[in-house]
Amino acid sequence: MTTHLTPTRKPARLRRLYGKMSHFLGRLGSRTEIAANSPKPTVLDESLPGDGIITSEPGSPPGRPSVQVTTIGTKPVEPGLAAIWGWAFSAEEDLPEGIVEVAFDHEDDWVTLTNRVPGGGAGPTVDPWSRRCGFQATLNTFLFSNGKHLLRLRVKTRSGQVAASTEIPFRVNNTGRLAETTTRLMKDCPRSKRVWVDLIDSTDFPYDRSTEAAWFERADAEARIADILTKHNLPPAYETHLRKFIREGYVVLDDFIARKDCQRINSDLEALIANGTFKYEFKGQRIQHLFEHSAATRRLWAHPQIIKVLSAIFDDQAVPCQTLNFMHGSQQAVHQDVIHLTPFPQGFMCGVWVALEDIHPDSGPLIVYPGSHRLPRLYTHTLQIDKVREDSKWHAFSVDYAPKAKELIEQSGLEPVYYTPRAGSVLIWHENLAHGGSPRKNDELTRKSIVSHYFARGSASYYDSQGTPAWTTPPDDD
Ligand SMILES: O=C(O)CCC(=O)C(=O)O
Ligand SMILES: [Fe+2]
Repeated sequence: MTTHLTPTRKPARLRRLYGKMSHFLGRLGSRTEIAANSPKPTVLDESLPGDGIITSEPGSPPGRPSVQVTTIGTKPVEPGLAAIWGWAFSAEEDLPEGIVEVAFDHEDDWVTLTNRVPGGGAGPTVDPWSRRCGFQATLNTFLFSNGKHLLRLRVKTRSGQVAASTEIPFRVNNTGRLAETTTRLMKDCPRSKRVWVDLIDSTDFPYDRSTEAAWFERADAEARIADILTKHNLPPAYETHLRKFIREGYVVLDDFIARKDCQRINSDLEALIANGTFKYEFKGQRIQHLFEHSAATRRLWAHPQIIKVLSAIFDDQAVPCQTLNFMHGSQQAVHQDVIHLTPFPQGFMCGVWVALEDIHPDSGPLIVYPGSHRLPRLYTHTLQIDKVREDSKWHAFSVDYAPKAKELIEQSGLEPVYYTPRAGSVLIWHENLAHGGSPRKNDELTRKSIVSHYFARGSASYYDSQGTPAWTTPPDDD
């Protein structure tokens, strides 16, 4: 089965959204700087568009107090956590903290949102109406009934008067096995909240209800393999793969992608670096979101067979996040991705690493620790470490996190495997599998590879290290 994911309508729209969402995404997101310095006020499209995205085109700052929402989620008809991101405009010198409030449907419970970009803004100072502050919040759609709802926003002045308001329809569709399980667990949890005004944390989710983990986490997992293969129409050879995933926390699909497709991705990336679309500044740098610019990369990112294997692992539809390309070994410290890409319930995120050339043992290969997926999951809360609220804080995060992950692995006595596959081989790892980039013994060698991460549709997905909702794009959204 092949799908042709031609970059017609979607990439332009995605580029716009990713740009606007860049400060949400931090390490995982686009580096396009729009948030703080270039006002992109929008004119709200109040209708519920057929493609499900509520967004609008940049306009000029309004000459009156107003509140504008750039986006709510990626696709309101998808289950999950939806990002609300926008700007409030006011004539006041310093925008009062909590200038924006949110309420739902016809209720009168107004929740104050936190200012993200302090008053002032970058607009012409002669125009008092260009004073603005950004706000962001996360909607927990699991606590809303399926169907149509209203998001209501209002802007208040320092004296507490409502200066402007707006209403945005959104539709909730938490249907399907996993979405229904997540909904039930969220509804049963007294800590659950409908809207996060600040950072999302693992303690906001009832992880203690471990009976609801993914099938491969359970004691009888191996006995379920046959059913999973039948249900997801996978050939018998996948029995060994799924068994390896259960026991060791990863699967290798050798020579899965044609060499010419790998070369196409490499040549697209080289051309995009040469024409300045991407800057390659240091060896080991990750290049984000190549799929937005390269049709070959997009085909891999949304590869039907990879999605199919992941959907069998999740026993629900897999949806991709970003792409990260490496030209050289990352030398990244050993870590478990679950602190960065975090699903609730547990088990519903996987990483996919594809070799884009034959990997040389001296190029700084990926290392994985078979069996480490069974170690405890480390969240920011478990480790009592700070979340990353701006890009400059990633170093501090690593200083806090890396030694703890290292200690966990060392104490486990598990041994690493150096992964030196042929071009086109695909490695799928469990969200908690410890892995990293080994040192580059020969700095001249390249190590061309691409990583994408996938969540299960119907899980609540967020970035624990940043406290923000995860950004996924259903491939059928093309
Ligand atoms: O490719 C590597 O060296 C590590 C990449 C990685 O850890 C990730 O993308 O999650
Ligand atoms: Fe990773």
